Amino acid sequence: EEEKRLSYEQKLDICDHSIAQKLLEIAIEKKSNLIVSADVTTTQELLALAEKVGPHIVALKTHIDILIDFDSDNTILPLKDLATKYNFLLMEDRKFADIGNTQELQFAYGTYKISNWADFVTAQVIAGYDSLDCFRNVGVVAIIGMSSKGTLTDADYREDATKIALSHPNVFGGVAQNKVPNELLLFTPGINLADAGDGKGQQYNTPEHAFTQLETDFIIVGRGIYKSTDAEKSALTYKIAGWSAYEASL
Ligand code: 5FU
Repeated sequence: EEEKRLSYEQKLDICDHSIAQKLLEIAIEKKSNLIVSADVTTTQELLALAEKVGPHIVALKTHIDILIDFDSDNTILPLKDLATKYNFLLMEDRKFADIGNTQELQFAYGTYKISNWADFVTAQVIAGYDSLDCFRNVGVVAIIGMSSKGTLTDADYREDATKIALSHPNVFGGVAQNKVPNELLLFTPGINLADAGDGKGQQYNTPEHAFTQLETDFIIVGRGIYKSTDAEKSALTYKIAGWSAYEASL
């Protein structure tokens, strides 16, 4: 008999990292496995989007370096307030990819001071196990496999990346387009209900695919929501699609 995927309640028992616990608790409370990717370029758009989608998401994913007007007082303080108001976490999709010492500097210094505000960050594992030691006070989601056409994250790479993700105490999850071991939370971007791709290498699947085929835990949706005419309504549509697909996969 084929083993069933684990529920969020079951994952609470085996995913000990404090950020994993928070994400799972929010998912259960909000009946949502949706993460919105807020790939907008002004603080005003970022805050307006967070206000609209906040009630429906477990986390807001940022690429903070694409903002043209980043300011820690005007961008991060109100964003943090919205995260508290609507109970979601902040995921900075920085995809760190350097030696530990450089990542430590990129994480805590520079314009964005990511360590001051992000609940969790993404990191490549290309530089090896020790490179992840610097992310002490956050959670790390390791990039195990990418969604884009022609990615170099083949099966051998993913196997080695998964070993690092499983063994490093700062890592509680992985970004991938394949199954990962139950001890990790799986995050799947490249989700869109209307499009198959973007003409720039992105490849899309449906929430149903992500939950049934990949047994994912969280879907990440960018343009499917922030480019739509009604982001609030679209977020609700993806939230319901994600939760139904999760329930059907149990
Ligand atoms: F690691 C990855 C990946 O493999 N694919 C991705 O698309 C990350 N992403 C991110 O998810 C990407 O940087 C975007 O921020 C987001 C997808 O946005 P979309 O508008 O839904 O295509």
